Amino acid sequence: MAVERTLILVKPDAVQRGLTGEILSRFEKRGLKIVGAKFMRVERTLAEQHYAEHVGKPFLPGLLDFITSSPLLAMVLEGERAIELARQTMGATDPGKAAPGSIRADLGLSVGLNLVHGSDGPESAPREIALWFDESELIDYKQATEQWLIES
Ligand code: D4T
Repeated sequence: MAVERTLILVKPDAVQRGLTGEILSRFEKRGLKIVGAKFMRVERTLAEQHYAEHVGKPFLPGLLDFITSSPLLAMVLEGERAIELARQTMGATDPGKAAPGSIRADLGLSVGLNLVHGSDGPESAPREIALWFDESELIDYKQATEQWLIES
C-alpha cells in the first residue's frame, strides 16, 4: 500500500476550545505519524492561496477572516493511505452529516466551525504541503525513528 502525506490544519475554533490534543490524538490513534508541525497565526495571503478553489463562493470572506483570526496548528501526517484515512477520521464537512465517531460529528459545531482541515486528494495534498511547509521542516520518518529507543 502507498505511504502518503497529507496536510492537516487544527483550526482556530479547535485551538480556542482546547481540543488540539484530542484531535491530534485521534489521528495518532489511527496510526498516522507526525512528520512536521507548527503552531502559527496564518497570513492572509497564505489563507487566500490555500482556499483559492473557493474564490467567488459566498462563504470565502468569512472563512478567510476565521482562519486568520487566531493561531492554528498546521501538520503533515504520514502513513499508508494517509489522505483517505485522515478524511475518514475528520468526517464530512458539515458536522451534522458527519459519521458518528468522527472528529466533526463528535466535536464540530457548524460547517464554518468544523475544527479541522485535511487535504482532499492525491493532487491537493502535495500542493498544500508545499504551500505550508518548507521541505527542511519535514522529517524523514523512517530515518528519524531508527534513532528511537522505544519501538512503536
Ligand atoms: P476543509 O477544506 O476545511 O477540509 O473542508 P472540506 O474539504 O471538508 O470542505 P470544503 O473544501 O467544501 O470547504 C472548505 C471550508 O469552507 C468552510 N465552509 C464550507 C463554510 O464555511 N461554508 C460552506 O457553506 C462550506 C461548503 C468549511 C470548510
